[in-house]
Amino acid sequence: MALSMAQGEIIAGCLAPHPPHLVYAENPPQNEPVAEGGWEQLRWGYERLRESLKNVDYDAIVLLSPHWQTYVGTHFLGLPNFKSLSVDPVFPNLFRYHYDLNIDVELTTQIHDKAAAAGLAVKMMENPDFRVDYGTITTGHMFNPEWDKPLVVISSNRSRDYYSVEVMQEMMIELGKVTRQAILESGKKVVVLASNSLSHRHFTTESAIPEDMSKEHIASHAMHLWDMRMIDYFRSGQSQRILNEMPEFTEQAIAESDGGGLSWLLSTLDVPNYPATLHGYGTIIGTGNAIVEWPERNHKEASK
Ligand code: 2X7
Ligand code: FE2
Repeated sequence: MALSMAQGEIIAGCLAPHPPHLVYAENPPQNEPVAEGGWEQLRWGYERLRESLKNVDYDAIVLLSPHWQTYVGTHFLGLPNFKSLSVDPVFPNLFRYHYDLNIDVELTTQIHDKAAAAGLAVKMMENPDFRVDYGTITTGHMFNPEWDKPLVVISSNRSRDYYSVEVMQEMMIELGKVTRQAILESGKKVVVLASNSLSHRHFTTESAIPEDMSKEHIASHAMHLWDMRMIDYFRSGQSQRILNEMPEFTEQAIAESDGGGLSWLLSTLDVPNYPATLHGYGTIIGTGNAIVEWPERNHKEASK
C-alpha cells in the first residue's frame, strides 16, 4: 500500500513590517545600539501576534522582504545557515544586529523548483558570505525572537521599477500560487509573512532622540486615509479589492507594497474573503505600519 504524506498547510499569513526601530526599541542582546523604548503600539501589536500563535504548531516561516532587492528574477536564501552582522544603511545608529538564522532548504527548493516550472526567473543564493537584509532580520526577530524555526527567505524582484505595479503584481500573484502549492505538497505547516510597511512617506530628518514619541506621527493626512482604507479591507475580508486598488495605493501612498510582498501574501492565501485580525497599527518616522494576521488555520476549507 502506498503511503501518502499528509497535506501541508498554511496556518497563518501575516503582514509583519520591519522598521528597524522596533528591534532597536526592544533592546535584544543581538543589537548593538541601546534605546529607551519607543513605538510601543507596534511592539505590543507584535506581542499580540506572537500570543495568537503561541499554541499553534508549525514547521517553518516563509518570508518575503522588500529590502532584499533583486533585478533579475526572484532569489531564495539557499544554504542551511547564514550568520553575520546586518546593518541598516539608512539607520546604522539604530540597527547593527548579529544574526544567526537557519533556512529550510528543502522547502525553499520545493518553492524554487515550482516557480521555475511555472516560468518565473528564479535563483538560489548560495554564497555563504551573503549579508541578509535588515527587513528579513527585523521581521524574523519581531515575529519569533527565539529564532527557533527555520525560514524560507524570498527576495523582492523589482519588476515594479522596470515595468509597473500591474506587471509586478501579476508576477507576485503567480509566485504566491506556486508558493502555496509547494507548501501544500510539502506536508509541512507553515506561516507566511509579508514584511512591509503600508504608506511609506518618510520624514527626511531624524529627531535628536530617535525614540522621542512626541515627534512621531503619520507623514500626511492622505497617507493616513490610505492606511485606514487598507486596514478596512483587511478587517472586512476584501482582499480582491486590495489587489484591484494596488496600483493606486502603491503609487499614491508611496507604499512599500511596491516590493510585491502584500500581493504575494494574499495570493499564497488564495485571496481570502474572511476577516483578518489587526494586531496593531503605528507610525515609524512618518510611515504607516500594520501588524495583521489572516488565521488560515481557522478556515481549513480555504487551505485545500
Ligand atoms: O524599512 C523601513 C521602513 N519600511 C519604514 C520605516 C523606517 C525605516 O525603515
Ligand atoms: Fe522598509
